[in-house]
This record gives sequence, structure tokens and C-alpha cells, in this order.
Amino acid sequence: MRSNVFNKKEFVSNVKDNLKNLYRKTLDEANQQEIFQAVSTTVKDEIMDRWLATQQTFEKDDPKTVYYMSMEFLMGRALGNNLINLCAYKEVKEALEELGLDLSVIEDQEPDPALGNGGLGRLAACFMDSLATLGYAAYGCGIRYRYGMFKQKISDGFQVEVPDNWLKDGYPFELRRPEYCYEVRFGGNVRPEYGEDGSMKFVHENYQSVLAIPYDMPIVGYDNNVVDTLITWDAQAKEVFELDSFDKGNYEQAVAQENLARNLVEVLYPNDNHVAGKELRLKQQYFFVSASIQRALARFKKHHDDIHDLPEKVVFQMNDTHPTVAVAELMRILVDEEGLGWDDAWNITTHCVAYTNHTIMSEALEKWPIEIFQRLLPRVYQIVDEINRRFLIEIENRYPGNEYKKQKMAILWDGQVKMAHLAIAAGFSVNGVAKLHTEILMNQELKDFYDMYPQKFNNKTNGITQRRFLAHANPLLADWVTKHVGKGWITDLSQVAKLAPYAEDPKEQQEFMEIKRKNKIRLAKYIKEHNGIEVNPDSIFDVQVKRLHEYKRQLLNILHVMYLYNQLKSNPNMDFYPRTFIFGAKAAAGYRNAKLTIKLINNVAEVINHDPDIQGKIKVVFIEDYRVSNAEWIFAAADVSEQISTASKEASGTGNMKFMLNGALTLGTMDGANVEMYDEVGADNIFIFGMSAEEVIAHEQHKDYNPMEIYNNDPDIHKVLNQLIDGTFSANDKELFRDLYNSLLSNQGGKIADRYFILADFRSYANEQQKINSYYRNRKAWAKSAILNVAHVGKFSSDRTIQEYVDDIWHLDKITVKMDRI
Ligand code: CGF
Repeated sequence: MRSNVFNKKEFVSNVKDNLKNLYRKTLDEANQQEIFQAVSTTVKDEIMDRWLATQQTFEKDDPKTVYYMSMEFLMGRALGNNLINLCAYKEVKEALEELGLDLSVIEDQEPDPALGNGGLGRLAACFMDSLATLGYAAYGCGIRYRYGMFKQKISDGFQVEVPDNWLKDGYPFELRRPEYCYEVRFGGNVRPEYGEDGSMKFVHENYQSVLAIPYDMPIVGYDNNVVDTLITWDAQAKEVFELDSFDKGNYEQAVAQENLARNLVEVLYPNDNHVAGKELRLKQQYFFVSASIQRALARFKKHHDDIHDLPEKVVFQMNDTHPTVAVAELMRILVDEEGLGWDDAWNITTHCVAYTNHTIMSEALEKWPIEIFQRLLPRVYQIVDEINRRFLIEIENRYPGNEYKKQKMAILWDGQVKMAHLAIAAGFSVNGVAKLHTEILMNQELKDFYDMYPQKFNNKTNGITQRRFLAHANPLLADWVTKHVGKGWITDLSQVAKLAPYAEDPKEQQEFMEIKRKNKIRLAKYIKEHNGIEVNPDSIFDVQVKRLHEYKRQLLNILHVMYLYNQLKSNPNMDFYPRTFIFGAKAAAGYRNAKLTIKLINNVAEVINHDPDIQGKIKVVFIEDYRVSNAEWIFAAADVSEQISTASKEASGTGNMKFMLNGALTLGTMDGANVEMYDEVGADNIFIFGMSAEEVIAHEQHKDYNPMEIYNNDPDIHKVLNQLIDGTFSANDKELFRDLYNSLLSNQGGKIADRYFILADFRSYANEQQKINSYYRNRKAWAKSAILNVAHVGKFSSDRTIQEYVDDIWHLDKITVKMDRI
């Protein structure tokens, strides 16, 4: 289906055939969902040839393969992205137009496979796209949750969570592979069994087991015939699968196993940067990890007799602590099933597993109560126990008599299994996701480990795929970029550097701003349709879209909107450029302050949007159900990108990069990857405010921050905070926002007041916002900065990130897939 060989006629006739075969319908009879299914099936057929050819290349070349293990893959819709990567988007769009069909309407029928919460899952999706595009053999390994991230409804300003039954119409881009199923065992007990020759092995008995059934999703590389695979594991009861054992009469056991299987893959835990510590979650982790390792080993054994060669051909990347039980599972398989001695097995394991840390927030580093871990995974626990015992000896040898070190670094301590410690003890690589984050890991959070194993630590600054977030999300800008630098940027984003000279050119500036305006009109339409709010495309679109979390400080943003409102009310003729403040965020269902912040944003919107004194100069919009598909439109339309986390708390951020790619100017703290964006784009083209990470950390250590002082001495801040509890934005219930007010001013329940330094950073944030107000009036200067943002985004492609993983950690072989037919 490459542009040079794409045959419209053939495509159209295949779509019609598929409609007939799937639904016994003609085009005129079919609805949009059925057409989506038929178009997708046609596209999948095209992909199949490449997928087959890729697998044949794997068979022939036996390349080293990465298994990217992640509990989350936030894929977003596949149809449009696959067409982009097959270089057939425009042709298919035209072909469908000839049939009177609109591709974007068809794309809209696809559910967003939302098998992830936020940045971590979306990163995994971008990585898969880059792996295939760069031509590396890769399997993503995750879970096929029956319900993905909940759909968010806003009802009376409150978030309501609605189940996301994404599979209800059937998902065309997946392939069930029951022939590659594996058994995964839970519970039971372990006993030693002695052979006549004096040998001993452990026997696991009385366990419950489920079968892991893989569903493969194709990951299409850009214009290179490579199709990698995302395996999502479904669970099924063994007794149902192997029907005959029902006949044997163990009915209760069969029902228990069926329940276990159903529950295992039922839902994605909707927490981001926070762990609930639920037993079921540990089961989910072990389930997909065990199945993935079994599949990897089976693939390896097709070509190799000696398991010692495993590190030459296989690497497991553990995305966060979630899959780190992989360390012990691989050990278990090597020792119990392959019959290796401990040292041999450890040597293989520690050359196969690598770990990525995504956060320094302690509430996100998983720790399991030993009781749960041992009960659910008795044999795996024994292995962790032994790893811990040996690890403590290593620490003792290195720091004789230092009990404190042992306590801090132990894998088993205080009744808990510390998964990050397990990952670092075993992993041959430990990486952070942005320079600053990695530095904080090495110098502070994981300092003891860094001191012991400095060679393991490295940084891999995150990245995003330009194919989805520019080529697909913003076709107008994509064409403009191509016009100036050629198509090379699609697979080599560093080429956008050639745009820099155009930043000074008034004609180009105008064209660029025209494109931005068109994208703003597209978003304004969406907002009108979904929120019923009329927004002015000539206002500044100031956007904060991301998960709702206190450290990301949506509260700072909305408090500042309240402050501006007060200013405008008391001085209607003040210098003020019209602004549309756009928010989009899901809050974890049990996260009270996050949900309250959503309600506050909506209430502030309600008051300000209807206040005639404001004359429409400020509009506030909360976009319901922020997700990958609407994100694409939002990034394309943004002027200002709010990246305002408390310095040191956001490990990297990736939304920041998507905005930059689409020519928005960042308003941010020196946090996460913002720091590197600042280095790339230069101080003149980014708005930086607030305390540095060092300052934040110093205040945290000295416990010397007192927000009450700011409240008492700054009348504007005082007024804004009082408005949280005087009914200005909650006329019917003055107490509604009391908890937010309290969270800023008083220590409570072990949480210190204004833990995220909102008041401390408020003034410098407001000043920077004021600068944006003036700068935007200078259209040429703004356009120049916006173009320079695009020109300096090259570093933030996930292609660059993946190449660094390959060069420094994975050492994969490049593959070339040849196809006869093309
Ligand atoms: O991972 C995050 C994201 N929230 O999922 N963390 N986790 N866990 C970080 O907070 C982001 O800063 C980071 O960009 C992302 C991917 O590494």
C-alpha cells in the first residue's frame, strides 16, 4: 500500500468485500462502525503481509530481541496511525472520499485502546512505534484489560467514572493466538522432593492456575515493511480451556479458577504515580510477566540449545517497578525448570534484565507486604528471599558492619518486598527518564545503590513519536515542515533544525500562525460541540492537559485564573490579551483533592464564562475525557503549554514535548525534561518560573517553608484563597472547597501544608504569565519563537531515545524486511 503502489480501486473493492463478508451488507446499508471495521480489516490485510515477512526475517536472522514489559500501553487509535506508517493516509482518504465517506469520521468510530493511565503507558506506545520504525525486533508485553482507563463524564462539574468497554464492537487490530498460551500458577505450597541420587528439587502443589492467551497487535514501522508485535495477555481458566477436566468433577476448583481468570484481566488500576497495593494487582503483574518470559524462552529455544546464550539474544526491559517480579520469575524458571545452579541462573538473569525508573515519588515505588507476596507466589518468594540474603552479604562485604545501609537497601525489610530494590540488585542497567531525574536518583533517592553500582546507572531522556503527534495530529503543520525540510523529519526528527532560518521570515511567520489559527478553529468547534462553550480562536489558547495530580499543580493554574479574574473585575481596562484556559485531566477515582480540583475548575469556568463584566476576555474550558485521540487536536491548537509541576517531582513529562513539536511555547518550571527543552530552545523562547529542584529539596529537608506567611503578606493571594471558602465559586456550598484551602494552609494528617509549594511559586508564575500577555501582542516575535520551538524539538523524538537504549543497553541487531510483492 506504499504511495507508489497503492491501488485505490483494489482498496475500495476490498472494503466492499469485507463489508459483505463481515456483515452481509453493501456500503449503502452499513453504518459508520461497520464501515470502520471493514476499512480496518482491509488495512489489517495489508499489514499481514508485512507482519508475516517480518516474522520470517526473525526466523532467518535470529536477531537479538527486546521484550518491553509494561503493565500499561496507552496506544490510542490504530487506524490513522497505521495508514500514516504505511504511507497510505492521503490515498485512502481520497479513495474513501470518492465513495462519499470521510476518513476522520471513520477514524472516530475506533475506541481508544486506553490500556494505560498516562505518561508511562503512552511512552511505551511511542517506544513500540520507534522500535518498528528503526527496524529492531521487539515485543511489547502487557495485559489485555477488558476495561481500559475509565471514561470521564463531567456531571454538574464533578468527575464521574464510566467503564470503558473498548472491546464491545470487537477490535479489528488484534489477533488471538491460543496456540501460544501458557500456564501461570498462583498460591499453593512448595515442598522439597529428594531424588534417589540425593538431588533435591522444589515441588509446587495445590496451586490455582490460569492460562495466559496472547492477543497480538501489529506495530507498523514507518515505510520499512517492519511490523513488530504488542502482545496483550488475556486470562482463561484452564478447566474451561481443556474441557475434559470438567468431566473429572472438580467443579469448585474449576469455578474458582474461572473467577480468578476473569478478575485478573478485568480492569486497569486507574492510579498514576501512586500504588494501591492491592493483591489483585500483584496477581496481574505476575500473570503477564510469567507468560511473557515463557513466550520469550520458547522463541529463544527454537534457535538455541544452550540457555547460557540467552543474554546474547534476549533482553527484558522492565518499565517501572510493575514488572520487576520478572527477576525472580526468570530465576525460578532457570533453576526449577532448566535445572541450572543458582550462580549460573543469576549470571544469566542479571545479564538479561534492565530497569527504568519513572518517578521519585515514594508513593509510586511498589512495596508488597511479605504476607501477600508469599501466599500468592510461594516459590517466587523463596527465590526473592535467597536473592535478598545474598544481596545483604554483598552489602556487608562492601560496607562491613554498616547495618544502616543494609536496612535501607534490603529487598525484604519491615515486612515488605521492595520491588525497586529487587530490580536494581538484579538489573544490569538502571535508567532515569530525563537528565535532572537521573541526577536526583543518583544523588539522592537511590544514592546508596548508585554508590554501590555506579556502572548500572544511566539516563535516557524520554521522547515522543513525531509520526502520531505531528504527521497524524497536525497535517497542516506537517505539510509546512515537509515543504521546507523535505520528508526526512518523519524518521529523523533532527532535520527540523533546518527550519530555524524560516523563523525570521515574515511570510513564513504568517503562514505558521495561519496554520495555528486553523487548528484553533478545529479545536474551538470541538469545544462548542462537547462543552457548548463558544471560544475565540484569536485568544491565546493556554493549555494544561495531563493527569490530575497535586504535584502537577493544576491548582496553581486555576488559582491564577481566579487572580486574573479579580484583577479584571476591579480594573476592566487593564492591559489584557484575551485568553482561553483549557484543561483536560482524569483524576484517580479515590483521589479526593484531585477530584475536588476538577470541580473547582468547572465552577470557576461557570462563573467567569458567564460574567458580563469580563466581556469574554477570559474563558475557562474543561475538556471531558482527555485521551490520546482528542489530545492530538489539543496539542495542534495550543499557544501556551503549561508544564508547571513542582521542580523535582515530574520525572520527565512527555506532553511538554508534544506541545513543543506543535509550536506551543512552554510556561514551565525547571523540572523533568523542561530543563532540556530550555537548553535546546534557549531562554528567549520559553517561559520559566519558580523554585529550582535544589531549592525545593532544601526546603523539604529543612522543613522551613511556611505558606501562611505568604497568605498573610500577599493581599492578592489572600483574596484568592479566601474565595475558596466564601462561596464566590460555590454559592450553594461554601464549604465545598475547604479541603483545598486547608491543603494549602494547614498541616493535616501527616501532610504538610502546601506540600507542592504552590504559594511559594505563585508570584513568579503570575509574572511569567504577564510576560506572555505582552509577548503575544508582538505577533512576529511570538511566531518566531513558535517556529524555533519546532526547529529545536529534534532531540525529543522517541527514535532518538530508542537508539540510545539500543546503543547503551539493549544492543539489538537491525533488521531489514524484504517483500516480494512491493
Ligand atoms: O512517567 C510518569 C508518568 N506519570 O506516568 N511516571 N510514572 N510513574 C512520570 O510522572 C512522567 O514524568 C514521565 O514522563 C512518565 C514516563 O516516563
